Amino acid sequence: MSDAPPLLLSGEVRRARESGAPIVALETTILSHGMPYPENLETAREVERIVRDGGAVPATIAVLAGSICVGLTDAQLEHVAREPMLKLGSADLAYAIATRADGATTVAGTVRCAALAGIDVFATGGIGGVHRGASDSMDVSGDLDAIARSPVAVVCAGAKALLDLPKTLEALETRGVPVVGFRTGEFPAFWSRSSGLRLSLRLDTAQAIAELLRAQRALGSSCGIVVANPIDASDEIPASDMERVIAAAVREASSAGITGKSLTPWLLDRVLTLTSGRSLRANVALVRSNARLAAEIAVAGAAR
Ligand code: PSU
Ligand code: MN
Repeated sequence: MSDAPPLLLSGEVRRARESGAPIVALETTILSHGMPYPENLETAREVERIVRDGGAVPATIAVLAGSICVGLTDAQLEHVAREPMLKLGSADLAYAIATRADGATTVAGTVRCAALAGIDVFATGGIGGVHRGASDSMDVSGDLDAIARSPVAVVCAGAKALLDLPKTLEALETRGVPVVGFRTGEFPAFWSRSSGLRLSLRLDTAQAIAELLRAQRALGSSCGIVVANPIDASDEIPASDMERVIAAAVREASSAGITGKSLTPWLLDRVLTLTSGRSLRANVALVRSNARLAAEIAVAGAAR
């Protein structure tokens, strides 16, 4: 026996699906676990506005009372931004549904839900990846496997520089996930434009990325693609500044014994404090930029 997934599309998202209009999926863990209130709510609203201004329909995704909600009302957005709730990766979705819980979806949770809803473009901040020290802790974000199994273009500013970026790229390659630099031949480092890591794939227009997504599908592949869009130069924090902060935060997390699901939110919060809020401003700016590009890709994909 197989039940249909408890998908609840908003009226706007449903109509867009029916007419083939462009849609951009958005995640909620970044709001619920990645940014403080009220900046998280302001960012969520602004990102939705950017997607609309770009000519696409925003589909912010969360699990509410056990239903996968695709497209949230403003009241639902506020609920997610204010109330503590579960952090839902791939491993947690069924649990949240079965227990009728509320939860914010990570990149992993969101790409799975977007794929169920037939949405193939998704904007976020940075994907999870292989954590520093992973050779001991084995902490590798479920984002990587989920992207490899969901036919969705993930528009991000690379992976959080808190991670081991060379190993993250290797892990994506192993899983067969194309990582394409948008107007860059380098893997961006989230708060910084530069990581020193070369990418072999580069595309310079949203149209070209829409074509890549189409070609990936034509291969019969259900694997996603990572679109690495560097933060704007005017918003970036130079990698040399970030590296000291990150090293300190990672050291502190290790002595405080922080592991598992709470590690990424803990590190983000620590980096925010250590940079006196500068990291949050950069984080908001790069999410905005990713939303803009994702809308362009969705529009280009829908135009065909
Ligand atoms: N990027 C951010 N803030 C975040 C995250 C990414 O700027 O909060 C979240 C994303 O939802 C990502 C998750 O999927 O962190 C990864 O968590 P983990 O390392 O536990 O898999
Ligand atoms: Mn983890």
